[in-house]
Parts: sequence; structure tokens; C-alpha cells
Amino acid sequence: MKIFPENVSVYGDDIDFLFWLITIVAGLATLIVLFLVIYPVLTRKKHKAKENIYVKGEGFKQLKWIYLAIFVMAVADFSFLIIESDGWIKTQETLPEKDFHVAIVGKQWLWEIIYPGPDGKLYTSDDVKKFNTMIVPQDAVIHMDLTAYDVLHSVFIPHARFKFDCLPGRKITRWVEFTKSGEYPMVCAEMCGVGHSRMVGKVVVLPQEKFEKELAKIYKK
Ligand SMILES: [Cu+2]
Repeated sequence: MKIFPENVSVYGDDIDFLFWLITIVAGLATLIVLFLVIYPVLTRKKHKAKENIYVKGEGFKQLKWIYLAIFVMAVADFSFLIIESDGWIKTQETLPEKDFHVAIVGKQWLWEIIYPGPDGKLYTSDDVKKFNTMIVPQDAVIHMDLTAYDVLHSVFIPHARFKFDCLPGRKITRWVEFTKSGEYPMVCAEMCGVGHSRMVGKVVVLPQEKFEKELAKIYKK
């Protein structure tokens, strides 16, 4: 059974690993809690209960179960922190040297893609604006400046295991590197109004040479 779309990102495996780690551990915890809630109810001896007692939960005999739960939670939390730190540092805290720079602006309800223009620099007068389709080179570090004009949006590229919020008034730079050329959907993952579901764009990943040709075409128009 295929749950995820194909991973075409250099850090996709880290994200997938983290997803399964959290899902399995949280799933097990849920099952244990459900068992502890449901089992006593099902096995209650109906006629033997005399009267209700009020359990204050004081004293070590009862408190030890709370301490145990806190201990297990703390160990799980810190273990997660340590296990995920590599992936976190790689995806969130480091910004590798860029090969291509592009800006993505969320707008009700489309994606505005700003290319740097012939001078290769963003935010200069030769920048080129396009809508919904973002072409990028394969095997290259792409810096994406994320922002929004109106409300919160969120760029979600499932194949790249990339998702990040676009906030009005703030520019956030994140990176991605595609390992395979092709066309991948880019959707909005933040409920941003009635047209939210129409906010579907795509990322077209091309081998370097082809990419440069396509980019030149965009700049000529
Ligand atoms: Cu949106």
C-alpha cells in the first residue's frame, strides 16, 4: 500500500522517518490509554459494587502512577528531540549555499512565483512574476522566500516533503532540493478562504540544461 507520494527530496527520508516514529509511538500510547479506559468498564463486576469511594489520589501508592507517566513522557520527549535533531538542523536551521533563488507569494487564491530575472538577483527591477507554476532545476539547492499578500497560506509540496507557512508581512527563506525531474503539485495547506481548494499550483523540476532554456523563455516573454 502506498501512503505517501514518491519522495524526490534530499531530506524526504528524514521527514518520513520522523512521521512514522511519531505515528507509531503516539499510536501505541493511544492504544494503551484506550485499553486502560475501556477494559475496567467491560470487566466491572456489576453486583459487587457496594458504594462509591472518593479517591483523592494522595499518597505514593496512587501518585506513583502519575510519576511513572510523567517519567515515560519526559523520556519519550527527550528521545524524540535527540533522534530528530539531525533532520531538524538539516531542514530548519541550516541554509545550504543556493543555486537558484525564487520567491513564492500566497494570495487569495493563487501562488505568485517571482523569478530573479536575467541578473539572477531577486527584488530588482528585472524580476519576473508568474502564476502557479514554478520551474526549478534538478539536483540544485533552491532557496524559496515565502510570504503572503493577504492572509496565512502554506506552501505544501508533498513529493518534496516540504510544507511551510506564508505569512503576510514576513519573509521566510527555506530550501529544497529535488533529486528527480518531473511535475509535482504545490498546494495550499492553510485554510485561507472559500477558494482555498483552488489554490493548486505545480513545481516543474527540470535537468539543469533544460531548466536554463525554459527560464530564458520565461524571461523573453
Ligand atoms: Cu492559501
